[in-house]
Amino acid sequence: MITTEAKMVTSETVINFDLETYLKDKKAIVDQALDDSLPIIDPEKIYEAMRYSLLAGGKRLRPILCLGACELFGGTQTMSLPTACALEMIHTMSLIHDDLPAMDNDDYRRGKLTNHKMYGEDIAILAGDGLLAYAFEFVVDKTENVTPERILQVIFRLGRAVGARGLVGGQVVDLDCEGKTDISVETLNFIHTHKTGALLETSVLSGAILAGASEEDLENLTLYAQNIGLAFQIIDDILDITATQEELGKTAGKDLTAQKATYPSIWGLEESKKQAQKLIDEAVNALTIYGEKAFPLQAIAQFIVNRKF
Ligand code: GRG
Repeated sequence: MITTEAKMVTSETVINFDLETYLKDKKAIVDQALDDSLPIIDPEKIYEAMRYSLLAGGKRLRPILCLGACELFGGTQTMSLPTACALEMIHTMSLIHDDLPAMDNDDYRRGKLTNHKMYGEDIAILAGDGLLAYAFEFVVDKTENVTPERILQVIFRLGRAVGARGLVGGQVVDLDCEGKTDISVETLNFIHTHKTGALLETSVLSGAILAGASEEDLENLTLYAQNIGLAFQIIDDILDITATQEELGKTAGKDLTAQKATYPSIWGLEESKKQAQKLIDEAVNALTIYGEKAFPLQAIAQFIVNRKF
């Protein structure tokens, strides 16, 4: 269950917003839509493996950011829900591949055995591929009340976030850096703006694009998204040290075992927390011009830095 404080204070803003209820409601909508999105047909084996990871839980942060950004600019759930689901399909595929023995080699994800532990490596690779391809098909097939031009922009951003300019590029540099202790903050930022930040940014911007946000709005949202993206990863690094396997739903302390450079390994825990809060304050400030309408996205930013899992 997601919990967070309803009232929060950042350096310049006081926000009263019931984020707990907001996240719970949106997560329920996303979970149902994902369940409906992928019925089991022939060959059943691959659909079961795809559904196993897609419906394994998770915070559903990327879809919720997409729905929230669309609503900020007057868009509806009908417009953004298919893209929200596609973002979660892509995120889930990246987790399946990330957990493979050739990558991070993990046995647990979202509190359950990883996909390859359940179905074998061959099926896990294909389940990831299946989810990735289906994400694009799903956006084109299911999006309603949106012009083709906007849908094309979303497809373009999804493709860019996944490929070598996004997740794939970040993962390659991350693998290269394993076991090296002298990684600079710039390299670490490169890894995480690609591995983690690109998809979070696309989640926010695609929701806004579907609703018809202006170029100026997209610039404001880019600032918001890039700041929450980096803060999200700093907190992820902190949690890898401070949280338990039960809280994380995956093996804790992996970064230390794999000799990975992380923000806490460079800055220490306290300074890492400070840097994350600074980024979140900037993200919140980037949206103040939208007034109360921005409260959901601003509250999500604060949740990112306060989260315990
Ligand atoms: C995309 C073609 C393609 C290949 C994948 C393996 C890989 C290339 C990239 C790794 C991407 C990765 C796993 C980044 C880590 C992102 C991250 C911080 C995940 C945790 O996200 P949460 O906390 O997880 O939102 P839940 O389970 O809540 O959804």
